Amino acid sequence: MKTVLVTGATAGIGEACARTFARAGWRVIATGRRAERLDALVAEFGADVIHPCLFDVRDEAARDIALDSLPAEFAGIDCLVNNAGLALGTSPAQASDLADWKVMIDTNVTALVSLTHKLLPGLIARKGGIVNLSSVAATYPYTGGNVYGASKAFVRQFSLGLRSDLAGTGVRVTSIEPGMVETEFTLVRNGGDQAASDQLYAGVNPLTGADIAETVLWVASLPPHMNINALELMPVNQSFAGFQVARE
Ligand code: NDP
Ligand code: 8X3
Repeated sequence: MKTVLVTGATAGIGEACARTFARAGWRVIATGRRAERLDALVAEFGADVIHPCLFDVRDEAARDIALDSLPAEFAGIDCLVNNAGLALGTSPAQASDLADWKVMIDTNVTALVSLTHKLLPGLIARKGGIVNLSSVAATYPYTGGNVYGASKAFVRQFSLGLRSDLAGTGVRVTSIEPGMVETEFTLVRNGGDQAASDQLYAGVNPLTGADIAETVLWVASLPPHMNINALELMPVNQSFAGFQVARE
């Protein structure tokens, strides 16, 4: 039985990953800040399948207390899914809140790097895998995407860099780059504005957390000689548009 650690397992893509991996017979270390949602996963699958870890990914001390005291059955981590992340705001850079930018960098970049660094020795010992949640925003800039897109470009490039460094170790690394997935993402981005979230996804038939979770499970379950380096996914109804031009 393999063990996966999923950060941000209390909502959206991470919650779907926890369920999908659990159903596929994996042990799941599920992390997040909302205890009741982690408890619900334990109630659904049992404490022998889901181990809840309540911490803010930016709080390294709290994270270390949780991860350094894992039950023996969960202590050997075969796959790390770096999913916890967020966007805050849609304002152009010149109207953005610096505090929001710092939260995105601290969560999407610094915490992801720190957890990866902590787990790398164990992942190398077990020839495990790392699946990082980047975004189409890593590749395609859009107005108001500024620091969020930059943080996801970091995640993509960090993933590819890890592939280089881990050559010969057997460790697999993948950057997953979704477009619109209907989760709590837009609710968080817009300060809890449910109407704004509903409006964004209306009529799009967006990707679901389960769509991405099935992809992450597929990546993690491939024969050990196969590595998906990066994978971009969009709903059919999302695609590309031209450059904007400002006229004087
Ligand atoms: P959700 O808002 O639905 O879920 C985000 C998850 O991240 C929650 O479980 C939340 O848990 C956790 N999280 C956020 N901040 C922290 C923190 N400081 N400490 C611990 N956990 C945290 O969003 P998604 O599921 O959509 O997003 C998951 C990932 O996918 C993100 O990295 C996002 O950038 C990426 N992504 C999303 C896309 C989309 O369209 N939805 C598209 C491309 C990429 P809690 O609040 O309980 O701590
Ligand atoms: C989230 C996808 O297109 O809203 O990463 O930036 S998008």
